[in-house]
Amino acid sequence: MKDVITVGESMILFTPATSPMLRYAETFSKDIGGAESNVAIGLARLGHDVGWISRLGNDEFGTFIMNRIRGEGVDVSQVKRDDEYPTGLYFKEIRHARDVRVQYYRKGSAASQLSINDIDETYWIEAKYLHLTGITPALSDSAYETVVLLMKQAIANNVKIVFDPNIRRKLWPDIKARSVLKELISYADIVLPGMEEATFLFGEEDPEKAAALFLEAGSEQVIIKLGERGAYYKTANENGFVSPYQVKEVIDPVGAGDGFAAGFISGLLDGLPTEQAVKRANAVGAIQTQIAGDYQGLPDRGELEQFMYRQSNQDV
Ligand code: KDG
Repeated sequence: MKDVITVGESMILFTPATSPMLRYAETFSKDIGGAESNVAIGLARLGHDVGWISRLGNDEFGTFIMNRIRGEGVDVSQVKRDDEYPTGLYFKEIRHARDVRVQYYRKGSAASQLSINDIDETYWIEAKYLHLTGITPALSDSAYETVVLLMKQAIANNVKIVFDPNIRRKLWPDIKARSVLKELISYADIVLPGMEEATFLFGEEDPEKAAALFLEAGSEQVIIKLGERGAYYKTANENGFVSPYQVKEVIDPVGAGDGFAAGFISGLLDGLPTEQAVKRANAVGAIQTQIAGDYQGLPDRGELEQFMYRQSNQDV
């Protein structure tokens, strides 16, 4: 029985090695990116049993992604290879830690062909958690239908759904994003939005008021990521702010939200109370920002414990 199943697209990530601006860059480093596989890698590094479901092109890039994610200890046995559609690509310009721009080449990718035929319920239905993001339904109608099917299967089988809205405005129009994401939030048990995403969805800038709106929309629990202010969690019975971990400098903010999700789910799997699980989420998110790359900074147990210990002793 798997602890967690994640489903979504992973792409080849090219990062300029010289000038951060794509128009001037002459050489690039090649790695991978993908919110759901980042979470899967984060959980695997923390010792949990995770599977990642997706589609990749039957091409060299697809093989590279498959090997990389498998090498991180994630089960990729359900990943389908596509002879017709290629692996998606993505470029990341880090102009400054607060100005990161992405350029996608993922339209018509293998993962955009994800459909309900790719899901074998018997593989995942005994998992404890299903992790999904708002990126997948933006990829295509069939990917959206797959997300809805997964959520319905999870509800029918008491698998807890963790949903990160991960709003990617380059992928779909705002109006559609808002209505689809609200529908998916109504199926989810736990929702992990950033404050800006909460405002985008509900027009509310105050975390406490916004959190109440997520519960009204149908989720059981919401944790709003507040960046340098930490996080705010709310269920019907409990709520509170959890202070952030300090880092001297953010090297690359991409993947911090995925680290947060991995840390939170890991805390739940270890039976931590909500506040402690959010603390772990804050720590994993903070650590991820310390290394360039979408998942590279995600810590193993030893690093996580050391970071949390040092911070609680004010030794940043
Ligand atoms: O959450 C980090 C992701 O943004 C990144 O790894 C790539 O999945 C990705 C996306 O769609 O931007």
